[in-house]
Amino acid sequence: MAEEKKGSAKESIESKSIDPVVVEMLEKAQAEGVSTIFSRSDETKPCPIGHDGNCCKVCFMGPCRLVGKTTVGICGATKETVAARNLTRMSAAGSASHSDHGRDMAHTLLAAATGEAPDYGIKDDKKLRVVAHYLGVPEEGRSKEEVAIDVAKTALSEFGRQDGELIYVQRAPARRQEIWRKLGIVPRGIDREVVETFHRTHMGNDQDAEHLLDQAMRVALADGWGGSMLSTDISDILFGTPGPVAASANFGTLREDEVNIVIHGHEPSLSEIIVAAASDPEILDYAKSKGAKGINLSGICCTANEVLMRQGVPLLGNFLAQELAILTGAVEAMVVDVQCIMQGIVAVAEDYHTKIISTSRKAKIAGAMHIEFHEDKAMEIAKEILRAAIDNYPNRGKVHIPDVQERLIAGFSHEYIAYMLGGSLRESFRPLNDAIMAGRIRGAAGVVGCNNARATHDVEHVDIVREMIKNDVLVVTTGCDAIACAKLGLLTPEIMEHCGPGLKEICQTIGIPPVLHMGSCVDNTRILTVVTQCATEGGLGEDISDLPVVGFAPEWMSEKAISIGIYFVASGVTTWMGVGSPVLGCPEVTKLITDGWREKVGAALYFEPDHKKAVAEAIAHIDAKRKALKLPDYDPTKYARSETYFPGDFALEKHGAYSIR
Ligand code: MSK
Repeated sequence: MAEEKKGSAKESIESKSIDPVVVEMLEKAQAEGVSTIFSRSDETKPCPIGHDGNCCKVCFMGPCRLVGKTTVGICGATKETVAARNLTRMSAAGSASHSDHGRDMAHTLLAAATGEAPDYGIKDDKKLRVVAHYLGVPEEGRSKEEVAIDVAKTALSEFGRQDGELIYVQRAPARRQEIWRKLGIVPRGIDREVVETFHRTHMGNDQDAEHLLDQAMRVALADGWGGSMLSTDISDILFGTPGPVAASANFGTLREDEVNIVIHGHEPSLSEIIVAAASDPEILDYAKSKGAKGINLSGICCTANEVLMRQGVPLLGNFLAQELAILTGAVEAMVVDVQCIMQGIVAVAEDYHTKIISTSRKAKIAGAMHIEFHEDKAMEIAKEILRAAIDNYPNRGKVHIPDVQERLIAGFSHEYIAYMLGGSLRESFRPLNDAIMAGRIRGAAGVVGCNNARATHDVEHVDIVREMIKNDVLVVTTGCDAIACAKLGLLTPEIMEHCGPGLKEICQTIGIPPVLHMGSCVDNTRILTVVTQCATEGGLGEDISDLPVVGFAPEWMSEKAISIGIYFVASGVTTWMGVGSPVLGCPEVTKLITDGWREKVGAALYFEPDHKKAVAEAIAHIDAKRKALKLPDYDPTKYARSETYFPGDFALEKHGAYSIR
């Protein structure tokens, strides 16, 4: 009986993740009685009323729970109003987070250019001048510092703009801009849309569900074509536009004989300086003086993607791995800035020696050591952080580092994709469009977003990506999906063997992998740029919504993911979000964001917990778009068959099957 119980506990842990490292660390957590997000998600069930969008808590007469015979709140608010208002607020919170990140990057650029932040420079002059052109900043005959000051000031003014249109809206296809103007959803200023959304959704304001949802699109567009796009551009100017980089992923990248420092969060302004400071001879000597052989950096969440793309720093794990990294006993410090940082890491760290070091003036965590980061003293503060981590090395106890890591190639900015397709003299998306038109590539999918403890960790990310490439659909990935792909071997050239024959042929000819890592959450705007260039290149219609492309956020959890999903849709990309629907309790709102948005913006937002169904619908959508464009029917038999093509039902492979070490 006891054996049976043990067996079922083991099975229950194995069902939590497809990543063998996560399973191994969860077994350790269970043996040591450590609470993690995985165990807490078993203990705490979501409130079914709020989960389905039927709870209104925008005033203190509630919360009103609209269930059973109660169909309106005490103020009379209907289910439609409440569900639409909740979703619109999520969109605004996500847009605010991404955009505030973008604002910080603009401030850093300004301080770098004026000399107030001497540890930063302008690494990509070419990109600076391209961005200057987009923003209408004169650049000819001017120094990069002069241009950068005006670029930063113009970017900052986009946040406070009161009317007119965000400048970057002009980067969208002309047809798309017309749709937005006709609907009155062109974002004016970034901050204005966020503030207005919270005003509109305050008690007693906007109460028409469709009208509210228009604002959900407008505030999300302020993120995608505003705050996030500026963030990506300015990060490239400051730290370099990414190009392909080889690295590795998973806990096997931790070092037993070095000081392990995990950088976690989102903004590259801190992590880039930490990478630079970690190679300073003075800091390395200090580490050696404490008995360590060196300093080993690795990343979690989107900070990881940022420093991977530009510096080749290994990916330690995605969102759900943050507590588990501490359980290795090998992490001297986890340095965090903003977004996706679970408060639970502090409690886990109490049982081990890891120091949690918070750094942002916007994100203090009770129980963590706080070393506030300021760009004007960036290197000095980065060294202080590193010294604190090094001082902790002698406090290490027993370590347990799973011997699993995977190779990967990342760093596919849209600039690099254009260069790769057309060569340095003819950077172009023409070859990609031609391959789609000929049917070698059936279409493209952006697979992005978080982990969610309510879903089996990484399974849906990996299954969807595998199924897409198997069906000749090129995949671009960002965020925690990209990290899942990295850990589970989908970012290697060898994965080409699992592609459909047409995609395989194109990847072999051009020399690209079929799954392209494009960066962090804010870098989803690189995907907007790619689809815009495909739409305007010719042969695939005139607008993003004409293209045979789809979006997925299979394991989404954050409000930022809602904003991304909505700006994808408002830009014309039909998108499937997994796990469950935050508006499930209101079929009218579900209809508005599917059929209603398809009519308005040519794309729909689906919340579909069954990822196999989502895949089937997405492929049917791609084929329907091909048909509408009068492209030849997709026919894989026209191209050389790869051995693994359609190997049968894409049943879940046993975890560990992907590890190469
Ligand atoms: S980190 S927003 S869990 S992708 Fe950008 Fe991952 Fe989602 Fe955070």
